[in-house]
Order: sequence, then C-alpha cells, then structure tokens
Amino acid sequence: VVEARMNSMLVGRGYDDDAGVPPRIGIIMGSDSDLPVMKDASKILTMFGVPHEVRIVSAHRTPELMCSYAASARDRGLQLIIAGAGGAAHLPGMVASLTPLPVIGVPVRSSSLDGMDSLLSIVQMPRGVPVATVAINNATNAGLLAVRILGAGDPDLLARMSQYQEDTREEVLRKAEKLQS
Ligand code: RP5
Repeated sequence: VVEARMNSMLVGRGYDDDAGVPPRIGIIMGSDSDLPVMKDASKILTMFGVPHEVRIVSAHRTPELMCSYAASARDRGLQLIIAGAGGAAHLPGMVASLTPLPVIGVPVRSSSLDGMDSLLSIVQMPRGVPVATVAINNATNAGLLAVRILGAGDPDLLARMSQYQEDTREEVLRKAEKLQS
C-alpha cells in the first residue's frame, strides 16, 4: 500500500523518474507548491546524468508516508535525499532522523516571513542529526552539492563536476572581457 502511495506521489511530467534506471537520489518536497523551486535540483541532476526521483512527501500532511519513504530509502538504493519545504519546514530534519543517508535541506521562501522561517527550521538541527542546508530557494546548489557528495566515490561524476567548474569560470571571464571591450 505504501509503495502504491509513493508512486501516486510522483510529480508530473518533466521532473519524473529517469525511465527504468534505479534512482540514486530522492528529491522530496512538502507540497507541489514547492516544485517551481525544487525543479532546479532536478535540472542539475539531469544535467550531470544522475538518475533521481521526485516526490511530494509532507512531514505534516502525510507523516506516515514520510516515515516509510525515509526508512526505506537506503534499501531502495538511494544514496542521498534532497528535501525542500517552507514555513515550519520539518521535512528535511525528520527525514534525516529516519535514515543514515546524507540529507540536503532546501528552505523554500514562504509568503509571510520571506523564507527566514524555513531557513531557521531547517538549519537549526540538534547535535547528532545533521542536515546540510543551502540558501533560501537555492535548489540548484542542493543539486550541485549532491553531485559533489556522490562524486567523492564516483570518479566519472567528479570529473564532470570539475568540467562544470571550469565552464563556470570561463563563462565569468568571458563576461568580464566583454564588459571591458
Ligand atoms: C510546507 O508548507 C510546504 O513545503 C510548502 O512550502 C508550504 C505551503 O504548502 P501549500 O499550502 O502551498 O501546500 O509544508
């Protein structure tokens, strides 16, 4: 039943699972309203060729699903979880408490407190339960950090990260040159 519910929480087209390839990373978020931010993490993983899945899993609205997702993540072959949430953003921390996998938290900007509530909810974890927290709405960096973490044990992936850094450097230098000319 839980498996069926997990599948029913699949986020729609374009950010779907990589067809037929077992996911290495799970991208989860508290609501479909987080998707415009969280899709940036999926874009990065797609760019680096890292198979991943994208799910809606809410700490408050679907707590049982959150527990089963986090508790089964390692056995399903996931190596890392990126979790985004806004407001009282308990999802990344709760997931980190239920799995030994590394968890990266993305504070999603909320309407009333500009994302400070999300940031503080995610970053202020108690000793012993780490969540690597990126900047507000910066799911791109969550994707890049995930690539670096997996890259530590995957030379091909790390080589792609080096190339990305080189490309970024060249792009900045190109823009700087253009300004000066
Ligand atoms: C959180 O509440 C979600 O992560 C989202 O950022 C926020 C608002 O959710 P919706 O009311 O838009 O579904 O749980």
